Amino acid sequence: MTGAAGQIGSELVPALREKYGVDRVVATDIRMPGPPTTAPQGPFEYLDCTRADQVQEVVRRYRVRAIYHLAALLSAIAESRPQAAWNLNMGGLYHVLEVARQYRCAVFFPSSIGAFGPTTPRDMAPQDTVQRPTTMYGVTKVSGELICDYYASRFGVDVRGLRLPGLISHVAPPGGGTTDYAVEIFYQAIRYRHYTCFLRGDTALDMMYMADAIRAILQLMEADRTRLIHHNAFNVTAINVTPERLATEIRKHVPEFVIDYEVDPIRQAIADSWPRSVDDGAARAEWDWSPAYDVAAMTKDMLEKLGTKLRPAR
Ligand code: AKB
Repeated sequence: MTGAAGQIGSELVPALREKYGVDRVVATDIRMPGPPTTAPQGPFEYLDCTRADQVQEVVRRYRVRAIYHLAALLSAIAESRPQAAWNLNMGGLYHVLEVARQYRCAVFFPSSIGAFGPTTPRDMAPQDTVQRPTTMYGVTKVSGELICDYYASRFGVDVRGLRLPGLISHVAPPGGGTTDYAVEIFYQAIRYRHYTCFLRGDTALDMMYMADAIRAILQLMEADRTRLIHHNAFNVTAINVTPERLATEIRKHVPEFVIDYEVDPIRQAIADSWPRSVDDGAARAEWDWSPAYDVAAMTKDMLEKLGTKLRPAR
């Protein structure tokens, strides 16, 4: 796995190790992993995925069968560093696909609702639709989807992927995304009973609790190939919220919680260029996708888990 120390990797590594065995999952990143958790530790390698030789070396040495390629810059940070975003998001993916072609590995590629743009239908964005994103992140995600499709059809690489919505997790924070507010709001609610949101209160976007995202990835990678019509870039969703709605849900548990707004024009413009919701019918039909957490269940679990984590040690 590349980008193993990031928001998804921090939970996908332990999930894969539990399923396939601790020593059978090689975590890689340019950052060292966080402090050991209760999960058993396994192999870790420093790997910069913009270096083809490093990707090849790890795949060869560990006889890798599947690459979960998570290393990428998220939407807001990509907008502030577009050249670096192109270099990492596209360069890294290209090296991963090339090595997968040569060593016959399967590949998982996380695309995003950011692969859509202002001309995509804004509500229930279809699986197959107009994709003309206006952000560098979106450009790299839609280009990533296309090059994955190319390697699948031209070279027979088994590439599978999801268009993930904003991910909400109590384990590792996201970094530099537009949907990050939906994680920050929980930390601030517990610590200060107050959150200043960088998106407008009525900004609707799709979200998903990390437990569902991990299950979706495992399920897609194990899905019967003969049932897959799309194989890559599946729309998936679980929760549709605005900051206002999320604050209302949090207030059911933290009645004194207050939200106010200081809109960041850059992140607001990114959010406004994305669909308000997506249609995940293809994922449901082709590999039985179904989320377990709605906004109420996710909010309750987040507050419980984060409450324990952030409680000051005595
Ligand atoms: C971001 O906000 O950049 C990501 C995403 C929706 O892809 N969370």
